[in-house]
Amino acid sequence: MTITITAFERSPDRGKGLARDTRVRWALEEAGQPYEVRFVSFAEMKAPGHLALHPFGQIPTYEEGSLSLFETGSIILHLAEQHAGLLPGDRDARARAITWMFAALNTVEPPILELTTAKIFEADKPWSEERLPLVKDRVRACLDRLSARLSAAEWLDDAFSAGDLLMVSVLLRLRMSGILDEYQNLAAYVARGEARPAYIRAFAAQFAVNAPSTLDRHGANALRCSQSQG
Ligand code: GTB
Repeated sequence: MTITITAFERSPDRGKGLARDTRVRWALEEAGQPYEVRFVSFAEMKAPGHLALHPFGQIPTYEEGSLSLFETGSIILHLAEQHAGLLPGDRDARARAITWMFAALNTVEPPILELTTAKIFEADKPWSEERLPLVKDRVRACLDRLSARLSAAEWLDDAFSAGDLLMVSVLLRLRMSGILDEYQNLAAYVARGEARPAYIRAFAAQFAVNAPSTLDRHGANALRCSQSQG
């Protein structure tokens, strides 16, 4: 059955792979599943057709026959349950890998999103300069723990899993801030994720659509970035 996901018609990150369709593309590549992409504009995302698939008017969505899903965590868990390569077979190891998926999305990503919000949307506020160090320290408090747990291991729980896929995807968003490089083992962990052939294919696929040269060909006015970066 054909799998179709949605992605930004023009990603505001110009192909850096930070929009959440990259995580889903990566999971699909790890699972060896071909997929199609339907590109949506910001107007289309808020129109009834897309809202029927995604109640919050966002990307990515996932369609497979009569099934339609939203939320990257749910989409990746669905893929991991249907195909080999993303979750271990052993019951306990599988439950631990799923726990890391939740940890990535519920514990590690929120302070990182807060940092993005502080830097992009609050930079002009009079209190921004005072608040930013507090937000950064909340990210560091979380990474201190994650770094200690990962220690010198290759992946979070023995073999690579969907837990690592989501954790690497979440940590990637920190690169520009410089905070990731404060943690040698986490920076190396992210680099290991990015070096996986499945990630390279996923990144290349979104880059082909969103790279500045591609945008130039289509007219670069789509780069206006007033929308949510969440
Ligand atoms: N919890 C949902 C999930 O995990 O699927 C969140 C989905 C979400 O935030 N989608 C964003 C979206 O559709 C795109 S990924 N935003 C448009 C809107 O809300 O109107 C977030 C994102 C966007 C842009 C960048 N960037 O340019 O760097 C990075 C990440």
